[in-house]
Amino acid sequence: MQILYKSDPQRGALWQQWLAQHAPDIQLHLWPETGNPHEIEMLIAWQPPENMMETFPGLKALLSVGAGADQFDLSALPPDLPVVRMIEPGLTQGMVEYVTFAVLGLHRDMPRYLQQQRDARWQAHSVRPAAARRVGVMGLGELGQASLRQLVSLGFDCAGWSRTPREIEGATCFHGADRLGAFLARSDILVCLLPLTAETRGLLNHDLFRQLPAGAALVQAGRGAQLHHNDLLAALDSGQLSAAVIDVTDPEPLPSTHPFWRHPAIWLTPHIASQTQADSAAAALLENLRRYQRGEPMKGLIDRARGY
Ligand code: NDP
Ligand code: OXD
Repeated sequence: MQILYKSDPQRGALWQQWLAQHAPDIQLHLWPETGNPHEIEMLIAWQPPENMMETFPGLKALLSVGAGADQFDLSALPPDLPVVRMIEPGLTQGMVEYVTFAVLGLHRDMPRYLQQQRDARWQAHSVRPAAARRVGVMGLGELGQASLRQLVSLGFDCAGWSRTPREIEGATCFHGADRLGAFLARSDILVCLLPLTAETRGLLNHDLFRQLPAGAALVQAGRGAQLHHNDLLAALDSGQLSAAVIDVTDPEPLPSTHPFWRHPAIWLTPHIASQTQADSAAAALLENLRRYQRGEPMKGLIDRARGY
């Protein structure tokens, strides 16, 4: 089988070597080298090349190198072309670490203590136990579930919110737009791990923030276009929110004059919450290619109607 990779060249070279060793029947071409374009069955990319279907008429699936597929213009792709996102343990573990870091940092008041350090002020505030901190995770997919389980194990009072019903031991699960308000009302720290869809675009806005307990904090590791920047700034200024850890923005990067860079209550990271890990992802990729070869559905298939 001939497949084409178009993304970070270092990871590509590693995958090429790994596949040559573990699956010599699969040949990975590294863009811009494509071999015979008519023989390419799979394209693995963050951004596909222009005229993809004309150039690779035998394409059977488009695979994202990341956990999201919202970077693809799905409406421009043939409706029957399977689109597959990345599910691999290294990416999941990275997100668990980031969410845990952010929730613990907020729980232990670190934005306030960092400001106090800058002001050379030695002042203790009362320490709240994890069991008295209500954490809510929006999105209970691969990343949300794993993150929530970790937070449960740390003793937080946890809840999750998804589109359809989910069950996670130790956490209260809510689903659907009707239950969003009840979920928000018990989220002292709100973590967003939602995919970007028509329904989640702009969801983190004034209307949502006002439904959180006063002084709540936000962790945004979903997608930039879900967050309304001015509404976040207004919520921080009014005290409705106390702090925010933001990993994704729209646009990325933010212009150097953007207030998020210097806001004392915002921790901003450059879309590093998690990344596909070349070694663990190579095995996950091969497993998916084998599924395809056996005629089984690949893991991470995007439901084009739902948008994720
Ligand atoms: P999944 O597709 O596995 O899970 C998505 C979850 O979101 C599901 O639980 C789904 O509900 C829920 N959901 C989707 N739409 C709605 C809605 N309208 N209302 C309520 N819940 C909804 O995705 P992953 O967990 O793998 O990834 C989540 C996102 O994390 C990615 O799409 C990407 O945006 C982001 N990400 C960010 C990274 C970073 O570095 N910042 C790295 C990797 C991913 P249901 O369970 O009912 O289907
Ligand atoms: C991803 C990402 O989707 O990096 O993997 O955000």
